[in-house]
Amino acid sequence: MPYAKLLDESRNLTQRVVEVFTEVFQRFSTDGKMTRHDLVKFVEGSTQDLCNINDSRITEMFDRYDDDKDNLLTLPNFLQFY
Ligand SMILES: [Ca+2]
Repeated sequence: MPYAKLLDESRNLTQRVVEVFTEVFQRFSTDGKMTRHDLVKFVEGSTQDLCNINDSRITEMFDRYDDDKDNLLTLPNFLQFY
């Protein structure tokens, strides 16, 4: 049953991605929340681009994922990135 196998591999992959993103979040976040400054460090670390707090990537991420608008991203917010 190749189809079933594919589904299983896809689920494992998803779980791996969640684990990797969780690790990244913990590395860059402060007390379990990611601030705009933390996200700047994450973007710079993962893209090798210079980035600052007014960068459109930072603004767009917070506009889309900071659902309660407290300028902090939680792990569930962060996991919606992918
Ligand atoms: Ca928030």
